[in-house]
Amino acid sequence: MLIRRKRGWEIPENRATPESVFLNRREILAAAGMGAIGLAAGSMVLPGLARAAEADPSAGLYPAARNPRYKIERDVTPEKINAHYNNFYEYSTDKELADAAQALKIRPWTIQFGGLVEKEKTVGIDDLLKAMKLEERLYRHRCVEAWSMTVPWTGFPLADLVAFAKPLSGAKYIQMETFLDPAMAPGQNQPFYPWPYVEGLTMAEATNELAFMVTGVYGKPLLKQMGAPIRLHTPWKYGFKSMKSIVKVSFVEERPVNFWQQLQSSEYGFWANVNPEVPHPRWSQASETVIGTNERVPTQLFNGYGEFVAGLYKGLESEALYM
Ligand SMILES: Nc1nc2c(c(=O)[nH]1)N[C@H]1C(S)=C(S)[C@@H](COP(=O)(O)O)O[C@H]1N2
Ligand SMILES: [Mo]
Repeated sequence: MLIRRKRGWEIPENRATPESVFLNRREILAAAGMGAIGLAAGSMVLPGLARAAEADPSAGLYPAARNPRYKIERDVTPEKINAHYNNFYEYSTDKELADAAQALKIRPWTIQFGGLVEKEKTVGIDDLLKAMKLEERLYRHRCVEAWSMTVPWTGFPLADLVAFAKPLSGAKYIQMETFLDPAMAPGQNQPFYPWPYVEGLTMAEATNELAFMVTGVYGKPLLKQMGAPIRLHTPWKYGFKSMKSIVKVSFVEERPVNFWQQLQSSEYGFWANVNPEVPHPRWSQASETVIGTNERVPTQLFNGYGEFVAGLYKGLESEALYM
């Protein structure tokens, strides 16, 4: 029997009880010394009401209209599960890092545009949001660790950000960086890692319609543990390409060496396109665990997005496209 399950975020009641209410309750409890283990130290300084006033100034921009072009055949991963299963090494190497990530300070937040551009500039996140047209897209996310989720992102095409930055014709790659602030992100005190987190794409990839700058999720501003206030999502690539909490965007001639490549170039490369037939050196990529279910499903070439992106790799067959 086919039962169509109503997806969590389709239920409007969800929006009637925003998380801030829940968070405030926890903070009030914390301030009263009643537990809330693991809450970031900074969040206890302000009483609940002051923190509510500090609520994300972009909240009014959400939810944005969904773009129906990007179809999925899976259920959206429930927010409660997604919000507690994250990779964000700046905060922890554990998946449960939501509390730790609340130490991320997302205002003021600026993004610096540089390298091969007409004119270097630094732009505040709220000014950038004003300049962009937001839409919702349902995208599948496939981590190199062989798990996946389906996420209702809100944001704008990376192509629009490229147009905004006005790169010069000599630019071959876009390079992005996450913040560097060990006082705000304890993971950055681990000297073993090549901080800050860096990623890059070719200009053709960056201007492909799928490459998406994410500023919201589940019809609200992006959660801190998911890389607020702005992160990338490239759904045809392994998740590590989809870098979080971006502060710098540069246009360069040389191919960027990303964080994971710097750490272990025998296992992680520049292209990182999803391919079930090319195993990771230590595990198979043939299938993936769908987080929030007991299912294990076959992985698809380009994570199922071949119709959009396969053409990007014509003539590049000699490259390590799938690691
Ligand atoms: N700055 C930064 N970006 C990052 C990571 C990280 O550790 N730091 N992890 C990456 C990996 S491996 C994955 S799978 C995704 C996870 O995104 P999610 O937590 O929203 O699912 O973020 C990517 N972006
Ligand atoms: Mo990942």
